[in-house]
Amino acid sequence: MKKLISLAIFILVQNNGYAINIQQAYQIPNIAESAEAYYAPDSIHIIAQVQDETAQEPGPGKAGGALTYIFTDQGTDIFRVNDHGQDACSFFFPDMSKIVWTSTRDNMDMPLGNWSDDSDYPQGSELYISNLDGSNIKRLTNNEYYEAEVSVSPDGEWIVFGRQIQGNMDLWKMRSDGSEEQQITFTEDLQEGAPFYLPDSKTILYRAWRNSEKNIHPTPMTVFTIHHDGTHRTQRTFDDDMNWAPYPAPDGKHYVFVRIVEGFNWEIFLGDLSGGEPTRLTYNPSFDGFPALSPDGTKLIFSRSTGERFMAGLYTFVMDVSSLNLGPENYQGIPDYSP
Ligand SMILES: [Ca+2]
Ligand SMILES: [Ca+2]
Repeated sequence: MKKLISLAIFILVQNNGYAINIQQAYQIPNIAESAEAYYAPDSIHIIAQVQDETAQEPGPGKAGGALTYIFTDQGTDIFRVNDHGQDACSFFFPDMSKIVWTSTRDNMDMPLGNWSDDSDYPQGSELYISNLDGSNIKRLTNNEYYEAEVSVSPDGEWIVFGRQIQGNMDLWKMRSDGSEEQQITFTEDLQEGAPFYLPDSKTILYRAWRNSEKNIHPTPMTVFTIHHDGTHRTQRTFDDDMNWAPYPAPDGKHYVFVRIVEGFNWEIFLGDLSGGEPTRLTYNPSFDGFPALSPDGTKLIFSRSTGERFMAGLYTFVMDVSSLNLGPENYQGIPDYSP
């Protein structure tokens, strides 16, 4: 009965002159506290970093203590991929035969660092590929640099990730066997991160902030796209807001991302690569962040704070966004910025 009632409730949002129906989000049951989560190609399974007592203890005030899990968006078929170290970002390959994930599992003797402090990122984090059941692990990186924020191109040919060298973040890519590693961005002030491929498997969506603006709170962030050969960098947002955590829609035109509204309230918005005012998707006084979309474009997945403090009690939530028409059937190429 409770479920029926929640499904019957809709929020009618009037925005940009058109009305959209947004179903209330539900928390995925049976899953411990979790931050970043991404859908599998089947738009049912999810890979996420989930808090686990077996993980290395991050220490007071630090982000960490998660391991990589796979489960369905109904909270069933729960499986832990890795059992030691600390894990961060992860992603499915498009044929669902493999996953890529981030872990400190082989560098547990190095300083733990802090996943949420760019001046103390875990230098022991490396990238790994494995089967979905955690078997056949292949280590892709082996160095003293922070590597994380990893995802896979829709054609399965490329892995894109963030690497920090001497305090400076840039985007890199490589083949799934670790070959043909190539640096994509070469910027000293801009700190790029959280890259995701658009449907053409060539254009990458990401956000960057400036070292010179780091002490401004909230730190201004800008959404860009770039071709993965490092050309055609295109700015997509032009304000001083914190345009954080952009994730592309399967239609190749829109993206979900995070902004801060009144009362330091972090909310999820829908942006358009071609410009225009974004559409607000969440109306919740606590933290909402780390948005991603299912490959069929019908479901939004995100982290919501259920605790009293900022970002306390983060759990993974799902929202039906099928009314937004973000699916791959709407793909017509990557638009230029033309407000
Ligand atoms: Ca490394
Ligand atoms: Ca919120």
